[in-house]
Amino acid sequence: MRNFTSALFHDSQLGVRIRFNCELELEAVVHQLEADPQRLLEEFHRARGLISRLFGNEVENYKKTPTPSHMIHKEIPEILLLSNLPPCERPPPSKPNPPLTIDGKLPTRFPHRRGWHTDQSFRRPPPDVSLFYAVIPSPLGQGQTLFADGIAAYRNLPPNLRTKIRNMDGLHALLGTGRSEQAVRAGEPIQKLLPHQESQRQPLVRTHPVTGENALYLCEAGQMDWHEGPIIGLEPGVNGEGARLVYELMAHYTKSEHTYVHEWQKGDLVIYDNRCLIHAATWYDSDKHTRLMWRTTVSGNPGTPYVGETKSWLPEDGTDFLEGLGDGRWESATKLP
Ligand SMILES: O=C(O)CCC(=O)C(=O)O
Ligand SMILES: [Fe+2]
Repeated sequence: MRNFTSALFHDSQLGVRIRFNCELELEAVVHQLEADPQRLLEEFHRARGLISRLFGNEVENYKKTPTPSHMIHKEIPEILLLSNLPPCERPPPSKPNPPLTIDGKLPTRFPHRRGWHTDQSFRRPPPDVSLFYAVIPSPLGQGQTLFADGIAAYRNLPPNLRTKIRNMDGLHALLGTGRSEQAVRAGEPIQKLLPHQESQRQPLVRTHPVTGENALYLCEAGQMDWHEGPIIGLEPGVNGEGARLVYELMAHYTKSEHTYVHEWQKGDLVIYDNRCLIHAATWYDSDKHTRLMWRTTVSGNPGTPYVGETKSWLPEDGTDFLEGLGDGRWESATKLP
């Protein structure tokens, strides 16, 4: 019984070793755990933050990146809070219209379902992997996360479309910079951006740096720049040729054969690779239910197009990341007609 605790929490990056101030007899350990259960929980949660390190050499510390402080875990700055609970108080995405498909199913396909994105695509280099953990899930049937497979979607494109987009770039925008489809459609004035807030180009087809597979890489709504883009070299604007291509690609990307619906249960951890998929949140009844999710984001292996680049999204001179931007940028992604 001497190693009771390390058997429970292997001393590796997957877990944590907890030391007890007593002779390591099982009864004494159990007694200590019962006397101080909070400590065990805290250590366990800390270990969850550490798991992220397995998936890349840089786990984002949200205190050092453009993230509103009310969305950052108080003790563990690598954890982003997504919740309707304070201090985060993030509203869920709106219900699709109509709320169900004709055959009574959850709508998943664009443009019926909106909000499809890959995380932080306004950054060059963009991140690799996100880890998403359900602390308090909303009830089954609500607050799902939808995923679409970019590798299958690319493979299943009609060959002429695959050839057409092979060397094209999309223009990705930071939320809240007035470049979203919604803002441009509404004719909102185009704000002047600081260099680190500017939209960034990303290949429409990304080659995975580990597997060598090609995947579609684009977003919609708030994460593309619908003023100068969304596709470099094509007619810009919400009614331009670039917009038509995004609509066509997104409708294809999110076909049911490419998508997976994750119904969350407490304690689920979903690890997703932003380099080769997109995802979207669904509505839940936030008046009746609480939902608390934790996210970590890992980067470090974006692939050859980004070799040698410095981080586009960090101001060089210590300027406030969010200067000049409204606070609503995290909420605006899925608010579309
Ligand atoms: O809330 C969700 O289901 C998805 C949230 C999301 O897109 C993210 O954290 O990147
Ligand atoms: Fe996301």
